[in-house]
Amino acid sequence: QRDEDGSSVRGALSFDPTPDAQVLYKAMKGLEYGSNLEEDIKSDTSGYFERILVCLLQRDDPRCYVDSAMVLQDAQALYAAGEKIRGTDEIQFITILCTRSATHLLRVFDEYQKLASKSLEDSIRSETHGSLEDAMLAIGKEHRTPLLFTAKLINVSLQGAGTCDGTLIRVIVSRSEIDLNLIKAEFLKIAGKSLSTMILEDTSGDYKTALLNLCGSDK
Ligand SMILES: [Ca+2]
Repeated sequence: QRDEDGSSVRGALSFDPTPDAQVLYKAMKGLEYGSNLEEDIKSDTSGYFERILVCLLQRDDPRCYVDSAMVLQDAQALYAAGEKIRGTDEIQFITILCTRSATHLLRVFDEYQKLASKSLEDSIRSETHGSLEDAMLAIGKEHRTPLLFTAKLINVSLQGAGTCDGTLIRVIVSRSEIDLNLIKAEFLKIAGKSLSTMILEDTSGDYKTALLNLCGSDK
């Protein structure tokens, strides 16, 4: 099982639509359909759902990019789109929550808390409803616990019938120079054994060696 056949789309341990959206995008942009997923989404969906999918597709770097100049501005825009007005500007919520990186959003959440004297989640609960509320809360939750989320993603990738190579490589390479040690600690808690032990057991050959090198030894 590999990413390319869509196996990373299974199981929703937590909500991270970006990799799935990208896999889907690659798959659908291909030969069979000969058309652009963004256009397909626009013609097949509508309203908030369309907006969420299109925004997620446009998100280039879902993890790391922080635009410092935009942090306060985003927090103010969210406040102005919800608490400050009668009714809610849902599109503004969707645009900010679905296009900014996780790291950027963590800083926006902090600024928002200072500005509004309540958490963004509380505002989402009072300003939005139904499936939009669920989607916005899930995105917020994922961003607040990125280490745990990533550890879960690795765990899911290592389990099951086969090892989900694409996801494993993507996650371990992308985090190896950032916060992989912290992720490894979360991993040990949820999996009950270390990441390097799991890699030793579930992978083989050069691939195993490469992952172990990136992952480092257990401390
Ligand atoms: Ca309001």
